[in-house]
Amino acid sequence: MTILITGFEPFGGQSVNPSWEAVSALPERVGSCSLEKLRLPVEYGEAARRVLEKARELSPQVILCVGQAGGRDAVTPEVIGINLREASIPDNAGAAPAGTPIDPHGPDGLFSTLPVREMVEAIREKGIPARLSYSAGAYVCNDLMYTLLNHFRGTDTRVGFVHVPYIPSQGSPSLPQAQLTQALTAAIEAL
Ligand code: PCA
Repeated sequence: MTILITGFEPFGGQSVNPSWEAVSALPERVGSCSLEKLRLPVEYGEAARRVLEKARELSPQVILCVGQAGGRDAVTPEVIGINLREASIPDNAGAAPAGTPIDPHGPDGLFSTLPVREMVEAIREKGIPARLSYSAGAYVCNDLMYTLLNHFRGTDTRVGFVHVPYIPSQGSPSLPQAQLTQALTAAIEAL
């Protein structure tokens, strides 16, 4: 099984993004899964375009996207993506949409097609805090999750998103990068 796994570049004045720190430290394989890693820009629309381009090349069975959620104290698989763009700060290209749909013809919300509850269980079994999240926000992470779920609706390609807390150098609450990487490994093992 090929898994396309993505993390983001830094944004919002930070010098690191724990999502890419955690993803880039993953091994090339987890069990029988081969991992293809991709670092994404924090830009509405463009992040999803990059993933779709890579997915055309690789035909992955699973696309697992990871992003930073400052303020959270646990690893949080996202349950749902919503059809809304609402930026609290401009993205890295300066875009700040306010209350616009991602796809004017798309459904209001789309559920993750990954086994989010099993992923939470598997992460907790490693002793790392994890819980479901029922909102990925309305910034670039939600944009990516919703756009991919919408694109792969009705296909065999499974899509999901996991938000991770800060790493200690960014402030508190935080989890060490090694634990974030372990959590992603556990999530992959639960697929
Ligand atoms: N977190 C932001 C975008 C990039 C990231 O890592 C978000 O939650 O939307």
